[in-house]
Amino acid sequence: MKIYFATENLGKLREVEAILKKILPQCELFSVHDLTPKEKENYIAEEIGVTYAQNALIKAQSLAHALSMPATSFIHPWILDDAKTASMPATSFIHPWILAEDSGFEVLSLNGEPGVYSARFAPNDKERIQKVLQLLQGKPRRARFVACVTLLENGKNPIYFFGRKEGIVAEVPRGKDGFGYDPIFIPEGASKTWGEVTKEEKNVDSHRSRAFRLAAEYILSSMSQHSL
Ligand code: ITT
Repeated sequence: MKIYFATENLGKLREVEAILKKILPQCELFSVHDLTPKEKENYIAEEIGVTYAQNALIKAQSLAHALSMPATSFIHPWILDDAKTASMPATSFIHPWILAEDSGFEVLSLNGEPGVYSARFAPNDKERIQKVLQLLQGKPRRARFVACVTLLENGKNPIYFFGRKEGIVAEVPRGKDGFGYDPIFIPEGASKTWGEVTKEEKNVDSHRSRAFRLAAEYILSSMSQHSL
């Protein structure tokens, strides 16, 4: 089963691959990095939405477009051949799934900033972290990560899955693992930042793993219904 993940962020891609493989071990995961140069030209995921859901849908639909899967006209060849569909396992004629995710880091005392603008809060991870720490001086440090995953089947009918993880902002960045704001996020009940733990430890219960597990379970149950 093919799953396309509309991301250019290699940190996310690695995390999501590990999460999906646990629930869907047979899946083959492709990302924007696997597109041909021509397909890549058509992946114009401009994140102009004001919510996570809007941006996730923009990425998913842009990938569907890049893969030439316009929602209304895409017809899979197996569907046209009765003899073949009858003898093919159901999974072979189901269209590829498209997943996209928009996520953000929300600091309570900054009115939820950087939130949906997390990736664009400053030019790079280091400056983004410094900006948060500077704005937070003398303020309460409660924060959370939010992930919104959109799933398209056959390039249409978006379904959304959310995951959240609460925690606090560390006084200084710690650790070299992870990406983005990981070095300043200490999840509730923990003492280490996400920059100090492995991807596997983070994946046990992150905003992203919560949302992607829901999406993977949905795909799994949908596949088993198709094969009934
Ligand atoms: P794609 O759009 O290509 O998936 P992106 O990095 O632009 O990659 P988003 O638009 O969803 O992704 O931006 C989310 C930003 O929020 C991300 O770049 C990080 O700065 C931050 N972020 C989200 N999840 C995070 C996590 O698990 N750890 C650290 N930072 C995270």
